Amino acid sequence: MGIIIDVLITAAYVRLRTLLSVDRITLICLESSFILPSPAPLGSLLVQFKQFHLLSSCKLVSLYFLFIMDCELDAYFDLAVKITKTGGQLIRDRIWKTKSVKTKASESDLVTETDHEIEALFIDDITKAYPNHKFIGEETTASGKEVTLTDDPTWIIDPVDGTLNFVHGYPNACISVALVVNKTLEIGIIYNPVCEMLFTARKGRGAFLNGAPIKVSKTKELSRSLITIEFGTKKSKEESDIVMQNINILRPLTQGIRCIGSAALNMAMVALGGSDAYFEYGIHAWDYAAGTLLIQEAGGVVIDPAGGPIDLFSCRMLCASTPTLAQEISKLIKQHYPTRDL
Ligand code: LIP
Repeated sequence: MGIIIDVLITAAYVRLRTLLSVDRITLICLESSFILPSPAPLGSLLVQFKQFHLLSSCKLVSLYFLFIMDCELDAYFDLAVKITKTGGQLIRDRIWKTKSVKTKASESDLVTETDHEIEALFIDDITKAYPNHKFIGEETTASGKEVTLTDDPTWIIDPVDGTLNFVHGYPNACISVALVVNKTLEIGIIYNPVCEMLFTARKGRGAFLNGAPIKVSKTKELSRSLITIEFGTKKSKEESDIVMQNINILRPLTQGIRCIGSAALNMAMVALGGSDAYFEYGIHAWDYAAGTLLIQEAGGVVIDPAGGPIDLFSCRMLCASTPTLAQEISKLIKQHYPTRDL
């Protein structure tokens, strides 16, 4: 009986969601005045939802929280897109100008003042609006901040993905930002401002390029696929050998292999149907969190390269247009297990 009520409530919710765009605020006010004495503060409700949903015997209260969550996520998304565009302007203005460049873990692992500036932009503006939100940023992590993930809304940010490209003026550089709430990916944004390509995804609402829906390709056969691979920023013999061995394994079996120098853009290409698969070892959550949601929402698959479920902190990722292709590649490639981030 409980399940039937849940199904009915969910169906009603999905139906009502279409009304939300017409008069969302009125519906929420109505809900809140019937169920709660006064509309609760929006910011705190999202993190409390899980608890309320489990405890509450009144499904209407759950429904109320779903409405609120939706509105909250809309506001987070709008703010993130706004900051992404502001940051994108910096990349566009500076890509062919001289930069101040520092190295991190290797001669290929670079950071510029633009990486720092854009990451600070996200952290400052989001904190001002939502003080309880947390961050996992590439550059703050590189400066020693520990990676931790709680149930709180957490933004996973790569301020410039493809920094080496950006430094050289090779226009495959982007901002990649994702939002995780209750350890679930809710928002994914990848923006290449030089090519003016803004990829966006919201959980359950599809994937888009500059506002138009996108879908992965239907490719199932390796022999018909275009695959991307990255060399990564680590240059140890072991890591270099794995990359070369996997290129040698896949090259004869596919139509072609590309390397574009940005993990997030590789994933955006799979979501767009421009390529069919991509995998990499040694990447981090900020490289693949946004791309994971984008591909899932575009109908594709993102898994651990050994075939299991994706883990945002294992530093390993394989994505493909179809499960068949993903599993075939997974069985063929040499595996490598870098140190986890968490
Ligand atoms: C880099 C990626 C690159 C990948 C590296 C690294 P960064 O990110 O974009 O494609 O191979 O592993 O993650 O350092 O430019 O943000």
